[in-house]
Amino acid sequence: MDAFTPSPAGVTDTGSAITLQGGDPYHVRGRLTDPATGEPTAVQACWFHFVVRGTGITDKAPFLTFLNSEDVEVLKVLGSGTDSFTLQVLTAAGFQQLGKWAMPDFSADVAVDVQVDLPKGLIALYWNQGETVLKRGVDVSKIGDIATFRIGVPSTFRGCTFSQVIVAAYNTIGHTVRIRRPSAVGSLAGWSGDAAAVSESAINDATAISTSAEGAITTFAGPALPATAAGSVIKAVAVAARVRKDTAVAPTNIRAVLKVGGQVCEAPANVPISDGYAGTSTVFPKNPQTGERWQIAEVNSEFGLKATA
Ligand SMILES: [Ca+2]
Repeated sequence: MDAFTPSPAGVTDTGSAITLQGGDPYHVRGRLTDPATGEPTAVQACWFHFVVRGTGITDKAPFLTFLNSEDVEVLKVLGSGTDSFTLQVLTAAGFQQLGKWAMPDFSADVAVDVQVDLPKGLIALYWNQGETVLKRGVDVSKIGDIATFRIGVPSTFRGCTFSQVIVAAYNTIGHTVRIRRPSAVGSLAGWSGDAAAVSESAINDATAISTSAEGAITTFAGPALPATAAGSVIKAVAVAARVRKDTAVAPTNIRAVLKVGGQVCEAPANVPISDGYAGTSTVFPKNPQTGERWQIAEVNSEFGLKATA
């Protein structure tokens, strides 16, 4: 998850982490999307993961909020006093507290995982991979579904940085996210612009790559990621880009492209694209060339975009 809608102020997005300075109403919103189509979706069951670091917390504002497809807040993690967090869920009787635990030391990374399984009435929270709250038989009648999440910070929680944000259909405990940025133009240089224009660690829309040719593909090489630890698996590869269209004349869309094993593999659907720059990502759960689970050497292939009608 790397396409966020930030509040008008208080948010810095470096491309690999988001930092919030000051509190409510400063926040970012993330929308669940279907990896196959890139379109907004809502789910009955999901795992949510992020890593957070920061200092100083003395307020009760929501830290993490889930909303349903009617944009109603249905599940919240929020501060309680100066030393605790609570997990609260919307039920027929209003918000009910499912658990309360001591606030950890945020000067080091803290991994937060939340599991929601509405058909099972199960809601769980893991703090640094330890089971903190796990409730079955929860009244989930007022939730409906999960469509959006919002990360916010209590008003005195300064310089709070969130990274490795994942929403998935599988267990996300212990996950990490690795990033490759373009370092050189690849074997398919069908667009104008160089790798430096799209390799910044912070957003810089002043430099970009572009094409007016429908069907044009451009790919990039990036630094090779090292081997994964023994026992670890690669759950997915995503191609992320900030994109816009300039006219109503085709091409007005793009698709993510990977060149794996010498074969150019297009995503099955276009990326939603509008007139102003916006973040997007396309997820490839498996190697599209082989249909098998990703191996690190395949992950280190060329990646890019295709201009489509
Ligand atoms: Ca740029």
